[in-house]
Formats: sequence, C-alpha cells, structure tokens
Amino acid sequence: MRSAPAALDKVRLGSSAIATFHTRCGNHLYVIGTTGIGFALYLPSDWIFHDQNVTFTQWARSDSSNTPWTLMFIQKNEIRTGGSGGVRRVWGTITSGVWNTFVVRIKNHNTEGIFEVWVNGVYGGRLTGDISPDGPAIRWSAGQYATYWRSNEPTGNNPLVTYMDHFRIATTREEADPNGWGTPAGALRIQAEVMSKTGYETNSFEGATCARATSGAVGNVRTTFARSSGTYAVSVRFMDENDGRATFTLRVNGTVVGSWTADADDHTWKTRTFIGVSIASGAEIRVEGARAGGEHARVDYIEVR
Ligand SMILES: [Ca+2]
Ligand SMILES: [Ca+2]
Ligand SMILES: [Ca+2]
Repeated sequence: MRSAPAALDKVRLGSSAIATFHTRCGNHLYVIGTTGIGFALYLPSDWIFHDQNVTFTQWARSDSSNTPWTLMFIQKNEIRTGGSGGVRRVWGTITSGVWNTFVVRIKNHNTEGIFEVWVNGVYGGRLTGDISPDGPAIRWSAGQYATYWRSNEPTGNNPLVTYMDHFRIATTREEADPNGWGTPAGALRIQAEVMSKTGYETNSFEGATCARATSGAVGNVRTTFARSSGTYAVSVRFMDENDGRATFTLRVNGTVVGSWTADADDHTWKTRTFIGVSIASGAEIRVEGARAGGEHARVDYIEVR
C-alpha cells in the first residue's frame, strides 16, 4: 500500500520577498527579482531509481511559453538540470522515503547570470554566464513533465508518484530553505535522515522521520557545514526512550563538542544545545550513537544558528 507522506507545511511567500507572483494554469508561479526558490521533494520509499530522467520542476521566461527552459530532474539517484536553456549539471543526490529539500538561486542575465543549487542543505555548486531563462520574470512550473517519455517507454514504478511541498520565493537562501521553516530566522536545520550515515538507518518514530542506530556498535550521522566559518549554537534533537540509555556525542571535524546520555527515560523527543561552537566552512558535523538496550539512539535533526 502506498500512503502519502505528511505535508510539511502550507505554501507561503517568504516575509522578506520582493517577488511578486500569481498562479496560472494551476501550477505556474511567476517570479520577479527573486534570489531564492525553495521547495521539497518526496519520493515514495519503493521508488525505483533508474537512468531515465524524471522531470519534476522547471523554469522559463515569463513572457513566452517558448524555450529556453531549464528542467530539473531525477536520474539515477542524482538531481540534474538540463533542457534547452543549457543549464546542465549534476547538483547532488537524494534518497527515497524522506523529504529532500532544495534551494535554487536564479539570476537571469545574458552574460552575468547565476544558477546555483543546494540539495538537503549541501551546496551543489554554481553555473555563471549566459543563464537562461531570460525575460522580465521567471515562470516556475512544478510537477512531472514528459521529456524522455516522448520517445521512450517509461520505466520505474507504475504509477510514478512524486510529492512536492514547501514552495517558497524569498530574497535570501536561508528564508527560501525548507529546512528553516519553523526554525529561528537564519537557523540552519539539517534532518538526520538525509545525512550521510554509518551504522545508522532512516526510521519513522513518534511523529518524526529520523535516523536510528542499527546495532550496539557506535555509528554516526554526519553532514558538511555549507555556511561561512563562525561561532554558532548547535542543537541536536534526539529521542529519549524508556527502555535504554544511549550515549550521544556531537563532534565538529572530529573534535568532541559534547556528550550526553538519554537517561530521563520519559520517551519524548528532546533537544540538547551547545553554544559557542566554532565551525569552519566545510567542516564535518557528526552525531555519534549506539543502541543501548531497547533504545536506538535516534536523531531527528541538528540545527545550527
Ligand atoms: Ca532513555
Ligand atoms: Ca525502545
Ligand atoms: Ca528528522
């Protein structure tokens, strides 16, 4: 049985956005003068990754439905762009069964254009120069679009189901980033389930998608810090189960920031915060844990602000 994931939040326009937009034909947004476009994508856990492109969102000039278009698509487990606009690149990788978050920055210009992408909070890089679509504003379309299937039989699941949520247009990346929704302004929240894992696996528990330790050996979830170097507060949301006492350790580039044991045993999600943490751009942020009794050392997310 296939069940829809819980929606993350409602569609809303960032409070600082200078963009103006309206909807047309159900799924087109017109975006003027934006710097950040944010959205989230969910693939069902039984998604079959394959080598045909599955376009799920695209951008073009607002004043014409003609080309050029920039298409964003899934191919294998990669997020790529392509299409007649010439914005071609692999931007990152995703997994099924979790919400994957995106921020896309588009600056239209024939010679000084910018197109850059963050996938799950990780910077995927930048293309510059002649960035299409050109025109007075950007038309943003969401939903599956047949490109490969014009001339080929579709492969993968049948039906092929994708979910999108958390659409936002904003003037800063932080505000556009779905990871920041519901978090303090400027905070960066990275979900454990989309981090790299060793000895951990994605799990759903007590209302949260999280990562849990797979054994009594110490494992970890980890991510690369994509913001500028500085001093930050770091919070870890973890589950304190009632049938075990796991110990968690937060490390930045290998150095221990702090360690704690989930020994309240009241079976609730809790947040542990460390302040004054020096983090260099590009540093690895890691949370370690291991199963202890019936407690799986579950981590929901980390938040940096
Ligand atoms: Ca416990
Ligand atoms: Ca348990
Ligand atoms: Ca989570």
